[in-house]
Amino acid sequence: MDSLRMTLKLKAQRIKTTQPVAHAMSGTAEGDVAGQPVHSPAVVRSTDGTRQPPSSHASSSSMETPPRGRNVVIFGETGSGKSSIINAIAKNQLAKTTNDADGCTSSVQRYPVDISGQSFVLFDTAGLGEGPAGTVPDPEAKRQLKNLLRRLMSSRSPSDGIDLLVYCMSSSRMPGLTTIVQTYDMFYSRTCRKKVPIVIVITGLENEPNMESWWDENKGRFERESMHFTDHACVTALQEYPDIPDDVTRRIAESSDTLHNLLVNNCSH
Ligand SMILES: Nc1nc2c(ncn2[C@@H]2O[C@H](COP(=O)(O)OP(=O)(O)OP(=O)(O)O)[C@@H](O)[C@H]2O)c(=O)[nH]1
Ligand SMILES: [Mg+2]
Repeated sequence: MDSLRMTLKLKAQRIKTTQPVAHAMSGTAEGDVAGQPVHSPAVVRSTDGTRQPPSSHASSSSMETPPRGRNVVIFGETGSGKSSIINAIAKNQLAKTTNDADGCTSSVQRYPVDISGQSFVLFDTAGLGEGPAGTVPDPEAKRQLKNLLRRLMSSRSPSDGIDLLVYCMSSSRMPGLTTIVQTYDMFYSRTCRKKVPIVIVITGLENEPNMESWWDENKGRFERESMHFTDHACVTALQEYPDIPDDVTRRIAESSDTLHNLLVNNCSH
């Protein structure tokens, strides 16, 4: 009886001493990421490993890192800046972009990236809304996107699942509201059955003194149509070019940080 009491006491002590330690580690790592100042250089490393996170991050995050990268599916109209926001997140030209009238990304592309020691897999997709003569006509782009979402949702593979949907729109080439509602319903409400978080990214805001004001002025249009987003990011995904004005350079850096925070704060897992 005494030995049983002793065993129980030891077990209770083990629970008391291990649980708070695990929580403390998790809290510290999450706080570091979420609390980054807007211009702090978030550590991003593409799979080629060109940039390494600092060793202090690496040791705490190695205990934090989930068993697989978080899957982020980026979708939206052709030319809305989907591939460009992947490059802005990676701070590297991973995805091909173009300013041609015809679409650029013709099939699903997968880009593993690390943000502050956390692994993400970004899925770039063919743009929606192209005509029959486009690179990927609209019905084919929709078919590809549905197949990707269904495959990720239904697979039992530990590397699958969807952690975040990102609906990308260009502020200068916004589709009509009816098209936006149809796209939201088709992929988020029906294909994903609203089971995953969805966020909206608005690109093309490099000339706005306050990029965030776009959302303040336009969010009512989405709410009136019962489109709900877990979060939003108002950004520029413009690539730097020679003689770029300082304020645009600043907004590009700010956008990269905004996008990092959007992913880190909103992925389910
Ligand atoms: N000015 C400005 N141009 C942008 C921005 N984001 C993207 N672009 C430009 O818009 C064009 C299309 O960008 P992409 O990233 O290729 O667009 P996409 O959505 O991937 O297009 P598809 O692959 O055809 O679906 C390119 O010329 C980009 O440089 C932005 O924030 N501001
Ligand atoms: Mg693209």
